[in-house]
Amino acid sequence: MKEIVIATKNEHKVIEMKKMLEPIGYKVLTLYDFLELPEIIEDGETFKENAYKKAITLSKYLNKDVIADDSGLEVFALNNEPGVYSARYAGENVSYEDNNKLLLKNMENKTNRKARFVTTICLYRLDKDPIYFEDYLVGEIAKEYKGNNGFGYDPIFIVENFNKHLAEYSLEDKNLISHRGKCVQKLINYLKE
Ligand code: ITT
Repeated sequence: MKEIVIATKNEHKVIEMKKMLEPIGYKVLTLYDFLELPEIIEDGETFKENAYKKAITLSKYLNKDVIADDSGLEVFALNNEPGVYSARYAGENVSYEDNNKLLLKNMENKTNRKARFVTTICLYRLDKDPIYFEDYLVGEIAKEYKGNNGFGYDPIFIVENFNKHLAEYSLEDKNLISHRGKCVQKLINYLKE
């Protein structure tokens, strides 16, 4: 069985990505499977830079093929913020709730509430050039919270054309439409070729 490491400790991502990679014959390892890892500071200015940095650092350290993703939320009325700062929008070591609160506050007077989730994946295989995949989920920032599923900004993100908050989707349904789900699907199509 082919082994691949997904470069994340985010349990939600682990579940989402395993569910898609295992059926096509991959043994999926995560950062929880290794005792020692190099520290990687995600200080890139783009999702692509961060994904590449995570992937190359871990692949060289572990001597394994690695998939690294970087994702975030871009809000048009806020000059595409929080963007690469999505995890720490309200500061270091903050909760999803802290970030959501700050975002709703910053959106108080905005009429254009358009936003999109972005995922960039870097597939870094030993002795091969890195390959990138990117996808989006377009929608709007809500004015109130709804739904108990998912994570991060899901409760305040309304999916375009469906008028439903992302946190109201089951994991399976989210994977079908989400930035990361579609991006992993592109990666899988590539790996299947
Ligand atoms: P790793 O870097 O360990 O993978 P992370 O939680 O930092 O985990 P990202 O850098 O990819 O994940 O994402 C940054 C933030 O963007 C994340 O903390 C969420 O707040 C937000 N985000 C990303 N994907 C999301 C999703 O599907 N739904 C809601 N929020 C999401």
